[in-house]
Amino acid sequence: MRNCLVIGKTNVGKTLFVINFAAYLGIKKIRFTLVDSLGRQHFREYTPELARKYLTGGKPHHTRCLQNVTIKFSVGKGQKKLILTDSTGLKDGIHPKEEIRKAMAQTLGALVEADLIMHMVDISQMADLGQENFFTLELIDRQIMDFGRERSSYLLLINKIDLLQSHISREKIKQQFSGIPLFLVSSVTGEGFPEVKSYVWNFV
Ligand SMILES: Nc1nc2c(ncn2[C@@H]2O[C@H](COP(=O)(O)OP(=O)(O)O)[C@@H](O)[C@H]2O)c(=O)[nH]1
Ligand SMILES: [Mg+2]
Repeated sequence: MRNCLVIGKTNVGKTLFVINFAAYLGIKKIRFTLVDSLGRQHFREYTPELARKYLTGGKPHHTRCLQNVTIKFSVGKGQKKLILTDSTGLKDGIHPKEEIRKAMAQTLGALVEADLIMHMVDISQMADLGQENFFTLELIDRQIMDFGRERSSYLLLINKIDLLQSHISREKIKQQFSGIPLFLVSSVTGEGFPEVKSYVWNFV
């Protein structure tokens, strides 16, 4: 079974994406396997509503371990299975808390192991309107992208597209990242989910 890892900086919307994408693929009860940095496993089951309530939020580092959910999904008469893994957000520099440093190291381990890297960034943190190429990536994102693109199994999820200012065209964003498999998504509204589903379907 293929493992699809959702990775990126903290607060970009990874956990909300995993929950709402799982719900979009038809999961009514989301059974997470939580794997801590010592490799211990715990199980938690939530409805999508409760998962949103307890597992997502505006405070950084809400997620402090790997959270896997196994998903069976169908297209037409076919059915496929994948493991979707949510991870602790990464940040440039060294975090003062040991627990978070360990959790980030665990995310990096998962990055090396993943079959498909789903790299999520937040459009509202990227726009720098003074620049010609105005969607800028921080160092940590450039490093994830460079690592991911050396492997064939990488895609960029540009999230929070619902917050895009109306005068900025989606085409302009796509042009800037041309050559990179890229999806404009909203973990809140579900925009882009059908396209991500098709990609993942072909991958797994
Ligand atoms: N407007 C908007 N808010 C979002 C979106 N995705 C996530 N959020 C919000 O961003 C915050 C962080 O989300 P979370 O999934 O916990 O981020 P994580 O740290 O990457 O797992 C929460 O307040 C979410 O409601 C999105 O697509 N659009
Ligand atoms: Mg999270």
